[in-house]
Amino acid sequence: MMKKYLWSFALSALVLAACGKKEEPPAPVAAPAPAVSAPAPVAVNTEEKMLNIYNWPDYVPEGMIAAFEKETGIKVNYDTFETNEALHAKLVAGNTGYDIVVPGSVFAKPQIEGGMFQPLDKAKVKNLANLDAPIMATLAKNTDPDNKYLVPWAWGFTTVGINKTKVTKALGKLPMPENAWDLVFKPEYTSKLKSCGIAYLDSPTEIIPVALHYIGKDAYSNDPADYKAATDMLAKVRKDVRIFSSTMIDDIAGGKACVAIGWSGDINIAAGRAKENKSKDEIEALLPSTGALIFFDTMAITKDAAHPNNAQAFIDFYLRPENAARMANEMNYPTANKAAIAQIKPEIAGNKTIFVEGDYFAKMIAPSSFTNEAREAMATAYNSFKKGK
Ligand code: SPD
Repeated sequence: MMKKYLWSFALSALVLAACGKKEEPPAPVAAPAPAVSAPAPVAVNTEEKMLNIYNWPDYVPEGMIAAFEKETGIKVNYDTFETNEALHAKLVAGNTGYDIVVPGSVFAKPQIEGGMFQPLDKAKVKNLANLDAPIMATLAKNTDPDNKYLVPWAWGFTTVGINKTKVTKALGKLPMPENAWDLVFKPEYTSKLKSCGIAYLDSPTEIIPVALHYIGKDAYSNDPADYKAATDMLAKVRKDVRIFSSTMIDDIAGGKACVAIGWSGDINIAAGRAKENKSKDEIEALLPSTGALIFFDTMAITKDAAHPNNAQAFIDFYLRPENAARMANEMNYPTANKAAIAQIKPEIAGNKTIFVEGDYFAKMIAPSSFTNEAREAMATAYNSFKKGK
């Protein structure tokens, strides 16, 4: 659907433009002279010229932060975190020192409810108008009522990535499974693939949901009994998992892992890096037959941000079509910025593991969230699995 989406955006823009011309009202004859009134006061940003951003690694195009600094004179400290859990722990502790953070929507809902963010001053973020209305409506419905707090950075999906060359060799006569999740969850496959390296993302809220989905349960179940069922399944392959990774791109591109549970864009980045390094191995993101898990990563301004105006200026800058398009083109994640779609390169728009097609999109698992209690139970279950207990 996303590919169709791309073209439908372009098409609807053309149609709208054409309609706009036809329906343009005639200019009024002798319009009355407007009453002279004092110009509206222009709000001056008196904040110190600093901005602290906390985002995921490998998510911002090279030079984009420097371009913002040059244009605005605002100095940016840009730090990264590897998991939603790490960001969440900082937010719970408070006084993060960050103005903008980028939680996954799975965590953003409880974070909004927990009062961790401040509402956007939408008047200061004019480019919000560039965002895709249906995506924003979905986010409003599931996560952020009235789109008060969150602005999408990118979206993508959690799936299986492989080094096809190594996996084919390690599987020998065993053919590739129809459902790619078997490669990381079914002992018949993992027992063979452990020789070239199986990597899982090191995060309970990444692994337990895909394990739940694999065993036919709701990926966003809040029931600890379901976590037990998921970890019972996972326990059977625990000895075959080599890496719990927070450096997945390097692990796949550098050959430490031949199969991984990872994020679509990062797997595509790893594929590109392997090519740059002149590796003959072919790396690819797979589309499991039972579907992959969609995620949204969203910018939010922390409740105690020292520089909310600078944060809003950055969000507005990021929402310029050319900047959102650069993120998609260089970081391999789709953007929710409708105005950017025309600037997406054909090879990115046409990559079915970045902008998935309609039939596959229909199979994907939409994001949701967990209660705080469920997340705690999930972390306990995941940590026991990791320890092999
Ligand atoms: N390189 C950027 C990775 C961003 C991953 N965010 C994933 C959140 C999934 N729950």
